[in-house]
Amino acid sequence: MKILLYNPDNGVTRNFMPHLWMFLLQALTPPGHEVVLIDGNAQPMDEESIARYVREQNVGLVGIGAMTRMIAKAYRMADAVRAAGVKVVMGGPHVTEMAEEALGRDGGSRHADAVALGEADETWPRIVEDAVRGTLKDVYAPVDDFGQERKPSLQPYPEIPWDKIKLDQFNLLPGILQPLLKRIGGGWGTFRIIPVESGRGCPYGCEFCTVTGFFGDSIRFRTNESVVNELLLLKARAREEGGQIAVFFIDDNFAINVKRTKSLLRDIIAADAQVHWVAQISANLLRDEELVDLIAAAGGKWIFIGMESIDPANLADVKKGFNKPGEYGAVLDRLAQRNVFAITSFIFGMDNDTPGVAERTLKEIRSWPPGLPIFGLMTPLPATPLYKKLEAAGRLTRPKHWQEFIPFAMAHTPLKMSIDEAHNEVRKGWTSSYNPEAIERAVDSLNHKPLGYRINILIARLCFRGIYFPQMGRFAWLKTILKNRRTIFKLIRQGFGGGLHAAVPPVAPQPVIELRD
Ligand code: B12
Ligand code: SF4
Repeated sequence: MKILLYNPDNGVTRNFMPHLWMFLLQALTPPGHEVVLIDGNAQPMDEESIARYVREQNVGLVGIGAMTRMIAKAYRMADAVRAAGVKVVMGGPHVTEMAEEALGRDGGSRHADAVALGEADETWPRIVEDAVRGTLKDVYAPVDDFGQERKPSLQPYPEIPWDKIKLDQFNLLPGILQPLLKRIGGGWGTFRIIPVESGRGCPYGCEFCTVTGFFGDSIRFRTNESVVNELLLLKARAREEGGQIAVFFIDDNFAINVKRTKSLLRDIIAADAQVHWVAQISANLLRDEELVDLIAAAGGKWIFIGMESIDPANLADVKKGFNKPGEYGAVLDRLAQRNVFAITSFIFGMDNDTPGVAERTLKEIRSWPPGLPIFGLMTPLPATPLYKKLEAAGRLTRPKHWQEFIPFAMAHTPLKMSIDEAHNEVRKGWTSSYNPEAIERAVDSLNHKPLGYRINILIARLCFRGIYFPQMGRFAWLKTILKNRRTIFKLIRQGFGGGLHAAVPPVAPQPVIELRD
């Protein structure tokens, strides 16, 4: 049977990285089937084109995975596939919580023939077999023989054949530059960011987050050996095709067990399996100097930190009191001293936020080493404790906000400001951090660092601004480049001044979003 695994685009930004679930399920598919992956972020498709595709390619089963943010598009695509006479199975965090919605049992129309609840590592092979036999069930739950929920152990972990998988759709370098970059050499024929997981689960249970509910509070790890082998495979592929690969460790808290993370990092170093990588780690765990040393030595370049707020009352309110705003600066200094920088994520519209929260946060940010600040709004995702709390209090203004997704728009009223005020605070955060002057200041403040780091932060800032300011397509990119030409030319001049070699970044430009046109 030919199986299509499809991930819808979010319609706003192009994700810089493919989704792991597709590669994982592909690797877990029983032998004898052909599995094709299409990521809508890399290969845009509408309802008509997916229906045509499944008909022309004689696809027998379509698997669709989506976060809440993309679910409306996912349902539309599922409807088109089902109308073309092909069965659809849906999985992922949204339908796990809203299975009745996907199956049309909540009064709406049906979008999926079957829903895979939770982690589907063990149910997927069964789903495929049932689809072949024509006996698809409505719901597949990961349970043992006694009906108890069973989480995959991750030991053993399937080998994802990164050396063979077609990854053309995930090259982040602009098509028109590829022949030139190939000729320049230095291994810049391709550049991809690949998702790798080393473990699953997070016990912290922050009120707004789905992770503890979805993956459970017990943490499961792959063996060090299996992670190291995956990195070696990726590294070898990049070398063979004269390209660059960076890894995003998608674990929710890569250092949740510090002892184990250190042992993994030591094994990566010992095996010479270092690639440049990004990981998510909470600030409290970065107090450990030895951990930060190992992160830098093992290839860590950017650490995503969910800071959320600089107000301890807000943090306590959302059960994230383990974040201590007083130590944020020290944590970021510790990383920057090792040339590791931070993606610092903030949420506005929390219940103790008042107008001016953006400026208060920006003031703190300006006192830290430059990084990549990002700003979002408090969002009640289905089945989270936050959703239940707001629903019970009658505070949801758009209870089914996912049915009509609006980027950067609140779905409930915060306690101490209006929805419009919260939206303005987010706009202020993005504008102040990503205007050309702010970008120039960030790059200049790294004047004591090697040129490569300054190029890195420039490219990363230009890409990250696209999360908020529409930056799709060639024209939008050209405009962004023109606006930032002063900083760009400054770096080019310094590069030539220091000899051509100095202009070649010693580190890959990392989190790149929408670089393709
Ligand atoms: C990596 C990641 C990202 C990446 C992008 C995604 C990517 N390219 O991989 C980045 C950093 C860009 C990102 C951004 C965002 N993310 Co995010 N992200 C993650 C993260 C950390 C890992 C995803 C992952 O690969 N997990 C590991 C795989 C194996 O798990 P999985 O995807 O759930 O797949 C398993 C099952 O769900 C199931 N399954 C999944 N799909 C399918 C499909 C079929 C057919 C079947 C049968 C089974 C199945 O089988 C898989 C194997 O068991 C998750 C948290 C987490 N731990 O999952 C959050 C998470 C997915 N993100 C989340 C959110 C909210 C966001 C943002 C909206 C945040 C924001 N406020 O801006 C943005 C929006 C992204 C966008 N562009 O639209 C939420 C989603 C919750 C929800 N209900 O939708 C999560 C769960 C985290 C959280 N805090 O709750 N994210
Ligand atoms: S620490 Fe991060 S992953 Fe864990 S529950 Fe909190 S927000 Fe979610």
